[in-house]
Amino acid sequence: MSFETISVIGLGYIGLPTAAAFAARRKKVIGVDVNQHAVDTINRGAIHIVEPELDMLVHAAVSQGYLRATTNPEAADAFLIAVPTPFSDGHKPDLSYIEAASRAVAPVLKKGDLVVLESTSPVGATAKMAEWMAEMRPDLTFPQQMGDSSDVRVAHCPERVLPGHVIRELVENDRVIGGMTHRCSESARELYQVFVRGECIVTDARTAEMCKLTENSFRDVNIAFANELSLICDRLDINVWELIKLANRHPRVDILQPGPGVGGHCIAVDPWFIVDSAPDQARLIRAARTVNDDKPHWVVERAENAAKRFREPLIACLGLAFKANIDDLRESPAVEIAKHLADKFPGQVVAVEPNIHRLPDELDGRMGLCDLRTALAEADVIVILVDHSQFKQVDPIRLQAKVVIDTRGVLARG
Ligand code: SAJ
Repeated sequence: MSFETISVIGLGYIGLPTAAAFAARRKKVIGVDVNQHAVDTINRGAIHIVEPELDMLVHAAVSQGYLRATTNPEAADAFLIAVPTPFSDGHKPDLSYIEAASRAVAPVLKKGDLVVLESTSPVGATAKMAEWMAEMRPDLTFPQQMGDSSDVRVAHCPERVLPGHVIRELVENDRVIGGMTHRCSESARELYQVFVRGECIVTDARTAEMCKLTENSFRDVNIAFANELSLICDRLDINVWELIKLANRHPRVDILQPGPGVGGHCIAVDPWFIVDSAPDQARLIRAARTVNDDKPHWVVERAENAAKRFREPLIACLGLAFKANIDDLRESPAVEIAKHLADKFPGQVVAVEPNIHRLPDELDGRMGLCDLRTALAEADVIVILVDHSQFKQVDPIRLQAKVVIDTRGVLARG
């Protein structure tokens, strides 16, 4: 089967780069999103998110006529669903975006089409998606009804790209492809081979779903180990950064870095999907989440104690993004910490975030956004929350008279 027209549903951090990657291989791509602003921006050849090199790719794809965005699904040979899968209260996965997307696509499906779920999903979500589509289209057959001879093929192929490096990783990373049947897997493999240079490895849908959750849980558990070590070292008066550097000289030890907590919309979310589906077994995974979620409170406590040494302290939070050198503030522990400090010390907190121009609504009015030089000159307490490259270049002499809480080891690691 050859895929002439490919539709990507959800034009966010994953969907848009994926749409652009197919378009760069001269496939006709129809991007679909419920956000009219995103659709209009893309159709102008511009982008509504920040990701290095993506703007050039989208601009070329749109101007050469390979990529077009719309709010309504249209007929295509393959559909990729890349919509958010947040959790609701109680850390339960919320599949409502997947349900809405699959119900929106169902009316335009035809015999021979392939539907791939890319969104990170709890085990069983791909089968649920196939059920929703089957419910809407009794005239077509789906893999759960007809196996390999179904009219529509359905697979899961989780995205695995690292924000900030999406364009390279999209092409180079291996892909895990889990079809609902063997034929579904083969068809999805053919689709991804259009632009993926990494290996496309075939498995079943449930294993592919679990594989993605496992990858992010692995990282979460390992970051929790580093964060727990940082608390232990603080108690024992040991420099955790030096300790980790030394321990990592062992050929089979590779400890990650402690920080102010775990942010972003993936690692802090996905492990809960495993906990939700196997609560009695997922003890370590749950504990890791708790360790990482508790870390911002520990940082706030330390900053408060430091501030108490001054009569009218000015506190500068260096960095708000969820990790270095990006502008993404989603689920950022730095934002949480800055907010708590601003509530405790109204009018006495400033934030330095070189990658944004205005504070997000939740911080606006609570604190000022200021440049690094002013913060370093005026603040009494400096809380380093993100290891942005600008912060790594600060001369330690400028910090000598201050109380510094370095949650990222920027000073220790150089
Ligand atoms: N962090 C630490 N210490 C570390 C590494 C990370 O505190 O040693 C923190 C970061 O500062 C950040 C959070 O963890 O707050 C997550 O950052 P990250 O760089 O580990 O990961 P993400 O969320 O940007 O992207 C992850 C990636 N998954 C893995 O590396 C296993 C990416 O490949 C996935 O595609 C992405 O999640 C996703 O979309 O699921």
